[in-house]
Amino acid sequence: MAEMVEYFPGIGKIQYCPDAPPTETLCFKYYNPSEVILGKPMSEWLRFSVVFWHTFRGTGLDPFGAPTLSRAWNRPAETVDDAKRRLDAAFEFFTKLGVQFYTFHDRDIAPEGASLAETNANLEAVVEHALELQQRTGVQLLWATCNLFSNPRYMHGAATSPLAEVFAYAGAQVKKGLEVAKKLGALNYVFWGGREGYASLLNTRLREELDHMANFFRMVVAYKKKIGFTGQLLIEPKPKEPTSHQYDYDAMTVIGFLRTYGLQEEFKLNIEPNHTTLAGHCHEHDIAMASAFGCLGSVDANTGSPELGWDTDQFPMSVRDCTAVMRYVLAQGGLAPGGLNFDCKVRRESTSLTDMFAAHIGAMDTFARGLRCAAKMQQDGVLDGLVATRYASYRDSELGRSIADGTATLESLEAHILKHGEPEVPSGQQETFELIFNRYL
Ligand code: XLS
Ligand code: NI
Ligand code: NI
Repeated sequence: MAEMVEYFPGIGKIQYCPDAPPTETLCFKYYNPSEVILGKPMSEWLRFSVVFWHTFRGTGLDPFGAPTLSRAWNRPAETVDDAKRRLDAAFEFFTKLGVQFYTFHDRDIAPEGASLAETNANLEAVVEHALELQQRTGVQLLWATCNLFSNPRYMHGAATSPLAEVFAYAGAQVKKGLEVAKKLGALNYVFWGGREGYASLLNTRLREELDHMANFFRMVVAYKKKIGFTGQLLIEPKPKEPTSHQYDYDAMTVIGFLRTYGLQEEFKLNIEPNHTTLAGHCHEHDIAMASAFGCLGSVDANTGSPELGWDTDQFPMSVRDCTAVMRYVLAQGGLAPGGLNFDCKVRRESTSLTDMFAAHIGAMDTFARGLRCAAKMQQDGVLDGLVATRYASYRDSELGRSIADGTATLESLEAHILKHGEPEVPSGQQETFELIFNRYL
């Protein structure tokens, strides 16, 4: 076995210290994993996960400047041994932070070779090491995914490429990806359609590309069943970036796609709030929409920057937003086998190793507060009660029940209005709802 190097010297296991002063940042003030809230420990409600790509491959590079983050595990050489060392650093971080899960793209954890066969061999060698580390630490793979967007071959898309050869390469890559996910006991498998969209409609056959994408997913389902991979398949919506239009625009669009192609039983959604805001919705909109349709599988727990407006992948630090998300998670009884995956990166000016901890601790504490606030809201039932009153006419009147159960007709509605006249329309009370919500924060 390779010699044990410590990548985060001087930092021990992060502890729950509710009485720590605000200046003590390497501890949790709110996240107490074993504390039971509404019948389940916090760790089970929250199921935190660290991403490998931003956190262990991120360099601080942006379109205007060179890398700023100098990390011992990001040495310029890119061999299988480097990749294994990088995993060692990651597992040291996971265990010191106390998260149960991690996620990766195939190309984050192992280098590409000169051919698919060589690339697969590299991946297999690194996956063996990942398995050992998982077994040694108990950290599990929340989900795996394939990077079908970085390599230039995917510049026109992968499953929606106009080139059959490229589609085939993506299929071959995902075949291996599913095998790796099975081997590592991944609880889920994610498809984020990196370049599955278009830059210009003038050169694009929308319908043909979407038909191909559906066929791709059918092949995935068939192979998943063939090899006995039992993880949940997830699609991650995003409206744009890098393409100007991405087919998996938002939750409702993906739900429509899945139902159009008869795939709705096989896939759920992985919702990323920064993508939701990029689509012009509020932070929790897609969480609410996916949950309402029984499709909320997992969350890429991040946030954007309202000043910038693109996918900045910041750590979620707003108690208001995390409370809003946790209300839906509580209402549906949890996220398992999904979790809260920090698809987040420290800003390029946050260059120290302790910033990596502060970022995750801050977000975990914010979600812990969100969970506590949402649990209190649910227990008191005040907001839920007000909402129930707002819709009571569909339960408490014969007219409402006939609409809800689908027995009403246009004729019966007309007869009702002719008999009873103009309806009484009460206030929506939005500000009252906001005021009450804030009282729980
Ligand atoms: C990019 C996506 C990506 C997926 C995994 O915007 O969030 O990181 O989560 O491919
Ligand atoms: Ni994501
Ligand atoms: Ni994203």
